[in-house]
Amino acid sequence: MYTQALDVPDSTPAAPQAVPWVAGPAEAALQERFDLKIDADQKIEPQDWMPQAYRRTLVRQISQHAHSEIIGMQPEGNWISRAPSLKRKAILLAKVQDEGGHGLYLYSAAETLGTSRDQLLDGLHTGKAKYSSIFNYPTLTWADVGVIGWLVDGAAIMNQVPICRCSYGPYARAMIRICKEESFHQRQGFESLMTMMKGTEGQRAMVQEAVNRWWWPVLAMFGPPDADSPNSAQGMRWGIKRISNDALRQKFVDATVPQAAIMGVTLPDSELRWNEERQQHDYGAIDWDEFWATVNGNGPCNKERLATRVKAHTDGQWVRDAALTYAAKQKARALKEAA
Ligand code: BYC
Repeated sequence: MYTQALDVPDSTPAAPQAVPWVAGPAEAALQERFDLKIDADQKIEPQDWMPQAYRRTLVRQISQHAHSEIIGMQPEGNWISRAPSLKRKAILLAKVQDEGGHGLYLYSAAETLGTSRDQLLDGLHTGKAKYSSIFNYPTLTWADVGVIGWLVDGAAIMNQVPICRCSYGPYARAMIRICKEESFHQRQGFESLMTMMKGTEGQRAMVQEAVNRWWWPVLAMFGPPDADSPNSAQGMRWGIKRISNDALRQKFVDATVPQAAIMGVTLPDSELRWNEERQQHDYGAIDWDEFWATVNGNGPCNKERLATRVKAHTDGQWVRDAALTYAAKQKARALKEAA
């Protein structure tokens, strides 16, 4: 049983792997069947045999993705009580709730690979597991909320639409719904910023200042350059990753430049220009030292984000305990009635 239900104790051991590890000659045949499926672009399902490294890679990526979704609730959640109108508050509440839902689908997808929810959360809470660098930046003004929708969710969609075609069935299927919701998030961010750009001089300045702070971290969000991306080649071979980090980053820049022009904001890059020959935009150098410092726990808000998450988990213990007690009582009552 997967451990997403509230009435499953925290101490539930890792679910057994659907198909045990097989060593020796039988393994070669299984590996061959797996490779043929990948080559034929067929889906791998939880009950199918898969190489351990494929399983490990998926658990790593899907759990990091899930962690990003739930940590990503914090920078925006920070503004729910300060949203400028009832309409904006309702939209923001729904969006933050959606991110929590994305985390749940993704944890469930990771659990189909035989890793328990407890193990996944433990990796996050002890700082062993990664989550997206972008959520370690602060949300200083209301415009940041719009910019997260427009640029962060925009980058997320660019990265995540290809994952709808990932070779692992549960991950691919979870991504379909997530991408639909992310599209709404991106549109609401753009609309919120457009409204501010039609407002006062102060509102326009607030949007521009937020765009200046978020642009470069958003570009870094796609991951290191292809030449420095240790997981890319194997991820592509397995059909987990369909488009490389640099190619997605380029697509994002090309899609965003015209949107910025419509909005009337300047993207903070003096080297950003159309390259006629490449039929793509050139852009300036990303600060990879800042990216790695952030990924490795030393970004502006890493410690705060993790501490908030651990506190929420600890504070929620009574809810899990109450759910377990209630489930046990119901079970006992059902047994008594059946007797
Ligand atoms: N931040 O070899 P690479 C969202 C790590 S949720 C931190 O290229 P790979 C949203 C990478 O993990 C956004 N770490 O790796 C939510 C690897 O380290 P490990 C999250 C990063 O896996 C709420 C190392 O760098 N999206 O959008 O081939 C509200 C080398 O990288 C980052 C996903 O998780 C980063 N930015 O490619 C709003 C999508 N980039 O694990 C919005 C799913 C790289 O070897 N994930 N690293 O120790 C992916 O598509 C891929 O895992 C990545 C990295 C493109 C992120």
